[in-house]
Amino acid sequence: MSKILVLGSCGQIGTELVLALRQKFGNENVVAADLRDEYPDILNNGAYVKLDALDRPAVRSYIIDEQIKEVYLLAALLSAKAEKNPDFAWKLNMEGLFTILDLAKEGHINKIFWPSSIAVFGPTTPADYTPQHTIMEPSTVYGISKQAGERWCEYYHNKFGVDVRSIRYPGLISYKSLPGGGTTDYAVEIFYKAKAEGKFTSFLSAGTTLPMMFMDDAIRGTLELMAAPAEKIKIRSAYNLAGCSFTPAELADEIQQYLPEFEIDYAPDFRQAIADSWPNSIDDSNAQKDWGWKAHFDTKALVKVMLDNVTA
Ligand code: NAD
Ligand code: AKB
Repeated sequence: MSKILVLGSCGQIGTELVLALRQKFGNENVVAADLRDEYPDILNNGAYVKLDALDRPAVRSYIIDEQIKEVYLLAALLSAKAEKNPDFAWKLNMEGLFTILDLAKEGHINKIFWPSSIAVFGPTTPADYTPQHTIMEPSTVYGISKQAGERWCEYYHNKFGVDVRSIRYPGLISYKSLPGGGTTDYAVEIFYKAKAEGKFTSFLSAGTTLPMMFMDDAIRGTLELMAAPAEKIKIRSAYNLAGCSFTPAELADEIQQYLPEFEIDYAPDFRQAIADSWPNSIDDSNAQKDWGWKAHFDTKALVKVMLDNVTA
């Protein structure tokens, strides 16, 4: 079994992805890496290494010396944080990717997963049932970095045969680790506030529809994409993937089915403009056709599992 590295492993996706990869491939074969000194307790079933995705020589030596053959590169600044720090967001979101793509080009790595986002779409993109191939004029630094990343992934595949695979994740909803500074984070915070305080102030307006997905679906989709035979992966930029879509008001209604006293109000901030530039829903028929993708969690199922697991 060749070794797998998850770089950016202590965040919302990484924590659950490391656990899922260890369950599938064995604890000893999956190394969690992150910038942080401390890692979450739930990752203590396997190796952890402190590694800065921007330290190209360190990342290269680790991957070559340890004979890592598969890399999941998750280190990035998400949409809201990136708007506050555009220069650094561009640097982090692009330079780490080149380090990994180059290692694959040189033959050190066999396979890469690098996540894209619905942020690659922009205000001129058709917002409903957004197609795989469509107008893409992102208006956020995060979206621009993800779109550029997609182009580079496809380029390295076409020019150098690099086996890189990617998904345009929607907003991810989870209870094992907290989100890290995105526009869709409200849809996780709402559950904690509902349980703890019985009320929540949304930073997006009542009617803002966004594509979302429960984390179990996202992790399963990622493992399925990575396990698919290379010839089935027809898209080397990133696949559209859909879970469900809802507004803050619809999410609150669903929570009120379980917590009738729950109250929501609205105080949109700078994240509203980001959300307004993103799609309402996603057409993922290419992922369905190419490698058999199918979401399992709709809004109702997601709300139930979140309320069952989030503690005040
Ligand atoms: P997160 O912010 O929760 O986690 C990112 C992790 O990367 C953190 O643990 C952080 O410490 C680490 N990190 C930051 N800089 C680093 C560096 N220089 N070196 C090593 N580690 C570093 O993010 P996430 O939600 O887990 O997202 C992971 C990836 O998935 C990102 O590329 C993000 O753009 C993408 N994505 C996430 C979502 C979502 O809803 N969570 C949706 C679409 C795409
Ligand atoms: C964000 O809101 O920035 C992320 C994403 C959809 O990429 N959750």
